Amino acid sequence: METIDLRSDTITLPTQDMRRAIYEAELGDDVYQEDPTVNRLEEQSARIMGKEAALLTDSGTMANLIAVLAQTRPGDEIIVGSEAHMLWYEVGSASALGGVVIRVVPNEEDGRLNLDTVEQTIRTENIHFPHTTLLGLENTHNRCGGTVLTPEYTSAAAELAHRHGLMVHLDGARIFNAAVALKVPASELAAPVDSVCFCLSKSLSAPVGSLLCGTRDFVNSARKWRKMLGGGMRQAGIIAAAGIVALEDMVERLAEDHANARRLAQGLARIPAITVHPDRVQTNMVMLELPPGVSTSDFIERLGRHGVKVGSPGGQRVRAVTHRLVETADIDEAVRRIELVATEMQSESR
Ligand code: TLP
Repeated sequence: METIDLRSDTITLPTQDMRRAIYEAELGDDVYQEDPTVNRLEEQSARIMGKEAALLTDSGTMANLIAVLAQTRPGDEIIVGSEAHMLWYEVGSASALGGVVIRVVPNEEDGRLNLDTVEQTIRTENIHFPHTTLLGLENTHNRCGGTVLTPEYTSAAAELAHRHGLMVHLDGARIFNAAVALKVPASELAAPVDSVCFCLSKSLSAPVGSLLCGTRDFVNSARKWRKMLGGGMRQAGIIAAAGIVALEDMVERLAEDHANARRLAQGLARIPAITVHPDRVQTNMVMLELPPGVSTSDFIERLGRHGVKVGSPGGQRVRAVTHRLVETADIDEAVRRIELVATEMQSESR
C-alpha cells in the first residue's frame, strides 16, 4: 500500500533540477557575503517581493524571529492574530528571545484581523503601557486553512498600523500560494508591509531556507541578528541553488496543488461522518472536522495504518495539505481511505 502523506507541504523533496543545481553551485563564504549563489538568490528574492534587499535564513521560524528582533525593542508589544503561526508554533521565541509582549487579536475565519479591533488594541501613550511597535499578518494563513489576504486588505491593515507608528511584518511562508490563487504578483501582496518572509522549503519543494525581505537598512540589521542567532552559514550556496530553481520553476505549478485541495474537499464533503467546507478552500489546505466523540488522535493513528498521513491543529480539526508529491489519483485514493476510517469510527462511537 502506498503512503499518501498529507501532513504538510514541508515534506516535499527537491527535484532533479534542484539536485543538479546544488551539485554545480558556485560557492563562497556567505558570512563575508561572498557566496555568489546566495547573493543571486537574495537579489532575485528582493526583486520578486518588490523590496530593496533580502536575507537567506535557515527557516521561516528564524525569519519571523529576526523580523521581530530587528523591528522592536525588549519590552515592546507586538500584535498578532489568535491563530498566528508566530504565536502557536515558534516556541514563544519572540517573547523568549525578543523580550516582547505578544498581544492577540482574534483571527476571523478567513485569516484577517478585524481592523477596528486592531486599532482599539494599539496602546496609546501612558506611563503604565508598553509601546506597541509591530503588527504581524500571515498570508496564506496556516491555522485558518490556507486562506489568502488580498492586497486591498493588506494595504488597509498596513495603513492603519503605519498611522499609529507601528511597523508591519508579513509572515508570507506560503505567499506564492496566495499570489497564484489571487492571480496577482507576490510583490503586490508584499507592497504595503515593511518586512515579508517566504519559505523555499514548503510547496516550492526546496530542501531548506526562507528569505526575509525589506529595506536595505532593515536587511543589514537582520543580517547581524541572524549572526547572533548562529544562523550565519558559510557555503550556503548549496541551499540557495535549490532556492533559485524553486523560484524559477515551482511557483506556477502551485495551481495544481490548489485544484487537488478542492478535489479533496469536494470528495470529503460527501462523507456524512466528517464536516468539510469546500467553499473555504482557497489554496492547498483542507480542514476537516470530526464529529464529537471521535478522538482526533485515534483517527490520525488509524488513518496512518491505512496509509494516509494527516495532522491536527487541535480539537476535532484535522489538516490535510496538498503538494507536489501527491497526484490527483492519490487524492481520490485518500478520500476512499478517509471515508473508510471516519465511517468505521463514527459507528463505533455511537
Ligand atoms: N509551518 C509548519 C509547522 O510549523 C506547523 C507546517 O507544517 O505548516 N509561518 C507559517 C505560516 C508556517 O506555516 C510555517 C511552518 C512557518 C512560518 C515556519 O517555517 P519553518 O518550518 O521553516 O520554520
